[in-house]
Amino acid sequence: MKRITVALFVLFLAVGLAYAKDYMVMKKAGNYTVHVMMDKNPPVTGQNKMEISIQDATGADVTDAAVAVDYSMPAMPGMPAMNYKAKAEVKGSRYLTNVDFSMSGAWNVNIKITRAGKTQSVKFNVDVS
Ligand SMILES: [Cu+2]
Repeated sequence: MKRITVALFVLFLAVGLAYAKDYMVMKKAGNYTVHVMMDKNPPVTGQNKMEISIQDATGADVTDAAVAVDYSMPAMPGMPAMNYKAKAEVKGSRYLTNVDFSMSGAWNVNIKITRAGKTQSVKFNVDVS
């Protein structure tokens, strides 16, 4: 009996830790490796903090890019398409911004990285709770 209780407790702890982890997406954009983190996992309706880090082909942090986040939800019954933009500001080796999801459901996120006149994109979907 005691052993089962301990096992359950350990399981709960493991599940709790898994859920407590930040939301993270890693993708390639041209020669860049891009990590995107959000402070809520799953992301929530309303404000979410987003952190973006970009590494070049040598693994060095890229801090001189212009980074913009477009996020949108396609039209659905009773709701026109929604499109928002956020500009990310560089702080240290990361780009920070807030994204404000106005409703729950599937959102498309497009991160645009412009450097030396060239733009690369990272696209992914987020399930907002
Ligand atoms: Cu909607």
